[in-house]
Amino acid sequence: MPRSAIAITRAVASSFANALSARPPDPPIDVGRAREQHGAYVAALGRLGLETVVLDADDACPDCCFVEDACVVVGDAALATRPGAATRRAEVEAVAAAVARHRRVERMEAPATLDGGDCLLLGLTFYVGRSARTNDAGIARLREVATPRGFEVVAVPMPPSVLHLKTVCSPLADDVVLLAEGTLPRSTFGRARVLLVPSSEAHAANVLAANGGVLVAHDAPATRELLETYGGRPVIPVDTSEMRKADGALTCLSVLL
Ligand code: CIR
Repeated sequence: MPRSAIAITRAVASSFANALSARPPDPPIDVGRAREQHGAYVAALGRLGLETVVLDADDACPDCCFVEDACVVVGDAALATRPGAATRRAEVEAVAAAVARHRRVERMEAPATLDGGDCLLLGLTFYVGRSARTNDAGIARLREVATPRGFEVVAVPMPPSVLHLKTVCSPLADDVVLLAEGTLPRSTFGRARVLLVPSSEAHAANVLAANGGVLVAHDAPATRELLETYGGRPVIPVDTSEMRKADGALTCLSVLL
């Protein structure tokens, strides 16, 4: 994986308790606690050697801390998305403007929809979940931006019960992917090595790997052990349990450049 220098993040909105979630969280989201957890996440990004930008929250956009969905980095460019959830589309401009300081930003028009959480890059291959949020036109637009830059785009049909592709998997290296057991077939990722996370810790299959280190859910001891056995990298536990109540995980909270 190429080294990343900068992480774009966005503060937690005071309306975060109204964020989208498949099931109403019980207990409800605690916004104060979510903000503390976000601060710890930003500090953990610093431990990975990333200079972290924290954009102001937009209280009109309860989900705005989940910046990953708004922009996909594609080599020397980035694709500003059109999120599948209409209530999230107003999040895109602020993220795109921050990314535009570092990358040429390409755009996506209706009827295309795509969420960054559906895009998983392994080496030069983007695996893209065709989900309730990402449609064929969105995948085709990513392909238009990615192909001339040397990337391949492979669509992955998603079961309706899974929000995004990266809800159940994430890249650990250019040819290694972490996958929650019992979700997608191992063959989804071609020849990549697949490390299986036990289904009891399925949420921990979403890790953030960068610059030789990896952030992992704080409450997933088996996954931590798996990562520690896999390589000598620093494994940093991070608690984002309030974001999980809104179906968000570790990668969702940043865009790495
Ligand atoms: C949503 O439903 O869109 C947000 N509540 C959660 C988005 C999480 N983002 C991600 O997995 N990339």
